[in-house]
Amino acid sequence: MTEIVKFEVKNMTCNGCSNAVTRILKRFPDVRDAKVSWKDGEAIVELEKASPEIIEKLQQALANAEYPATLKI
Ligand SMILES: [Cu+2]
Repeated sequence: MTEIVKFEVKNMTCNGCSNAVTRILKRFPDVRDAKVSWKDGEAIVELEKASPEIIEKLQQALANAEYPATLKI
């Protein structure tokens, strides 16, 4: 069973941004899939298991690339 986590992602303005965010997220082995929309400012991430640690790591990696992300409930 995988878990879905949604992030609000800032600073995405084109397909290149969506692709960059997707690439960053998919670098993590825990990430099964990532669907990113720059228009919606959203990333829907499928995780093996949604622990606070992995969520923190994803947010850190995105923030480092100037795409700050916050968790959506
Ligand atoms: Cu862009």
